[in-house]
Amino acid sequence: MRLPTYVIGHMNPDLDSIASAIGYTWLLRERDGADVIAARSGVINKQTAWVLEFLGLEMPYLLSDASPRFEVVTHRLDTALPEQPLREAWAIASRTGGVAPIVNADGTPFGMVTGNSLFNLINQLAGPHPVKINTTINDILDLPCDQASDTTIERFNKTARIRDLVKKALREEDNEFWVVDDHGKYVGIVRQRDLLNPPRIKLILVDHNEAQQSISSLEEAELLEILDHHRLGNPPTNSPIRFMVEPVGSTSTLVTERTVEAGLALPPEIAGLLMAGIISDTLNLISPTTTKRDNEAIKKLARWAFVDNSRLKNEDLKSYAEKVLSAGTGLGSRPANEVVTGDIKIYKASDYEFSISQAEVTDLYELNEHLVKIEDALKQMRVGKGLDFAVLMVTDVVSGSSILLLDNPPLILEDLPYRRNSDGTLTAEGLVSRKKQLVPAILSLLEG
Ligand SMILES: [Mn+2]
Repeated sequence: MRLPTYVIGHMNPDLDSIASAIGYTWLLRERDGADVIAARSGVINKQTAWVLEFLGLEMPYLLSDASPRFEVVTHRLDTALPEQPLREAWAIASRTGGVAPIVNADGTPFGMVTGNSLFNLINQLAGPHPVKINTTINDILDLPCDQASDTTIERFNKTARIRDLVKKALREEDNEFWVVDDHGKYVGIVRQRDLLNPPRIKLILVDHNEAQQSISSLEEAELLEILDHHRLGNPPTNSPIRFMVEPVGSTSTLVTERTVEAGLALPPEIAGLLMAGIISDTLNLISPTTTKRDNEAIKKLARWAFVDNSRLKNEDLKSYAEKVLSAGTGLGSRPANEVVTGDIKIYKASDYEFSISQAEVTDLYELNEHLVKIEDALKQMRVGKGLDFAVLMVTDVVSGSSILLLDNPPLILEDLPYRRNSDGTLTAEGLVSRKKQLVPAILSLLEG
């Protein structure tokens, strides 16, 4: 069975994850004619929503779990109505390998005509002594389908995970089962043997390589490729894959470079999206993660994006970057739990499991007003997720500094090289990058 490949970023997707998934999908289709779909593993954040809306682009497909579903092994077989003569079902069964789904006019399953159900019908007509039968085959084929249908067959929802139900299906005596949609309407049938070894969902991961940050049931998927710019922590694979992790400011930069290498030009809106991905990840090229390559990429994207027939025709890099950055900021405009979970990453080091979240503001004074609420939300989140400690990094995208909130930090983190404030927070001048500055500082203390 033919399955598409999904290009997908990390959980709690940020703008770079969404932008690089959409951008790389475009490139793989355009350059290779690949059957790929841009996907996301979670709710998009406020900044991403604003950029997609501004550019008139669609949200990627929500893929929340990589475990194969019934729909991937469903056979969409032709059907007959219960009142139609059995010869209709016979014609279908002769083409499908011995099964004809009988479906009501409203689309709900009625029963299946199978070898077994036909045997039962003839058995009823002839009894145990076939010598006495007066009926011809033609007479039988004139009977309505409902008389020859097995109506006791199990139904499975097309979005149910095969893994969860395969044992139940194997205990049944039937070889075929119904696959129905959320309204209980016929989608197709699935055969027992299809469930034993379902095809794996194919994935290309962008903007992450750690299983912990990836879609759930990643181990059940077939990993084809990784395109990323984070520290390594990738799961082992069964066969060799394309793997590219480079220390640049954003995955959107890598997608841009691939497009240039292919001799292609991105459509203005997708170029604008990748530009926003770079702006967001590098805080418009001021973060220490920024490289020369990010600068080059943004120049190239600007040439593709700021053209007459695009939604960006009235923008330049400065005006667009201001809009993108301010769309992602603000503490007051969203609930405190969203501030601490909107951009969260979970890490494991030594014996600790902890989270580092990041929220962006245009003025750090904004934090004072919401501090208590946000501290509560941080604690609740930590307890809810069963973490040892939690860190929130509130970053001023204008001045390029952060304030850190720590919930239940281990003693060793008192050695973090930042200024302690009277309210218990830490002020970290020049700290804007979780990945390049804060994560290494915390890991080096924990791992001593
Ligand atoms: Mn990124």
